[in-house]
Amino acid sequence: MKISDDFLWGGSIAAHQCEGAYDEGGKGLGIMDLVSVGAYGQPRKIYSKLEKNVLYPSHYGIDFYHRYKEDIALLAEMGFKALRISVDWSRIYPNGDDSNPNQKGIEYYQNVVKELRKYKIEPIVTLYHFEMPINLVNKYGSWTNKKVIDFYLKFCRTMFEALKDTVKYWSTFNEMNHIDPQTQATDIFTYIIAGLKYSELTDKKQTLATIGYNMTLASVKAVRLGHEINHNFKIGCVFGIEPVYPVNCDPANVLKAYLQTDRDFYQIDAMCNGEFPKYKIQEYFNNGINIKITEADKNDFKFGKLDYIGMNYYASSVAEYEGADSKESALFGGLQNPYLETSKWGWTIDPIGIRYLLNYTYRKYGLPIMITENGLGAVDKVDGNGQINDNYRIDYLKKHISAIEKAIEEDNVDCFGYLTWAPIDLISATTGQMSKRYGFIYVDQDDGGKGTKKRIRKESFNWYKRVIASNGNNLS
Ligand code: BGP
Repeated sequence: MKISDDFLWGGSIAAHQCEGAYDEGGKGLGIMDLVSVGAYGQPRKIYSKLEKNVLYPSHYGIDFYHRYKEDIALLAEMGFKALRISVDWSRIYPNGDDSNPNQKGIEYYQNVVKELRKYKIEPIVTLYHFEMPINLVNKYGSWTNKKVIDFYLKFCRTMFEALKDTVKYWSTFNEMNHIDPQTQATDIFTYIIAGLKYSELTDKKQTLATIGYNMTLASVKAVRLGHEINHNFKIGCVFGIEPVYPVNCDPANVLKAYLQTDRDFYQIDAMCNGEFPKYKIQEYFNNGINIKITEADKNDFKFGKLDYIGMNYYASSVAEYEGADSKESALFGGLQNPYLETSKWGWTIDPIGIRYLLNYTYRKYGLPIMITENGLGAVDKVDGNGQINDNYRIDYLKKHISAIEKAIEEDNVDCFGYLTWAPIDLISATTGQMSKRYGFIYVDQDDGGKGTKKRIRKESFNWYKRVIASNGNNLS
């Protein structure tokens, strides 16, 4: 296969990490509006209500809410073909259960999409990227409650109808797959996905399974709804997947690594194969977890299949084996891979992993895949001439793009887009830091939210512009 002429080169951003303006335009309080800045190696703190003298990065983001025109113009200058944005649910339904949507919120996203279209940039809209009105957590218990599915669908309907003629590509959720009773969870991970702290869950396994099931059901229902509103919509869901490698060729470890990689795929199975997987229901049953699948649910799984798969890829990991020494553990669990370097934040740099994952996923489902996130979080320095030489980022992206091209051209994987995280520096989701930068565009702001917010083109800006102009032929 060849890379198509309309391959979607671009980037991804998320509302709570870039917009700021957390109390403007009728927006309600969202779950991420209650999370403070973390530091290197220290988690972000989660508050149950707003406190004075605490810095909440989502409150200011990078001020994309007010500067989106300037920022989109810069992306257009790079020749962007696509930008993935997210709609903050709490801008549209400030409390989640409001009877009517907030018109100002709808208009804001209509304007952003209009601005993208002005430059022929394809908007890709994620409907849930860690942005839930906090009221739905406090009043209904978040995704543990099926009522929240109805509120989510009401929100989806509002956005599908508001952007019916201007948006073709949608994603129902971002990275819901990190929730599973088998996975070692942390407070920040369960919180960003569902607004609930892992340590405070009473029946942890049952609750995680319920959340995972209800979100999966919400996704298939949203796909059905979207197709009813406009049958030309292409609706996907975005997953954050790490290939897990065996620590050696001991078959026991190979099997362990396979099962660990596959653990994150049960929701993709449910969204692509027309039914919630039987092996998962049996696994729940064996662990004393009870999930009730109604006849109506079954119908939704049957008719709510995805049009494409969105894949966020950053790193690979190595399976833990029985008796592994905890000192050997990498930052996010698993073992260090001696063949790979890591970023300052401990994420492995593994371009072959993206080719592996594309093959693995494509051969499982045969659906088109869009790489919806990929990038390197690094500390960038402005030199004496006001320039930012981020050659390490160019090197990272070059190797990953080259691996994707091999997956398309040599392995015949149908991959139709590559979106970097994030084309412009913004707030890190896991740490809340500004200093963990991913962009082609530097934003003058520090971890304390101080700075001019001036946008500066980095070295990688011109590099990515050349990549896009040559449709991926010129990576130098
Ligand atoms: C993904 C999220 C993004 C983004 C990215 C990088 O999992 O979808 O929202 O933040 O990870 O992570 P971080 O910002 O923590 O470096």
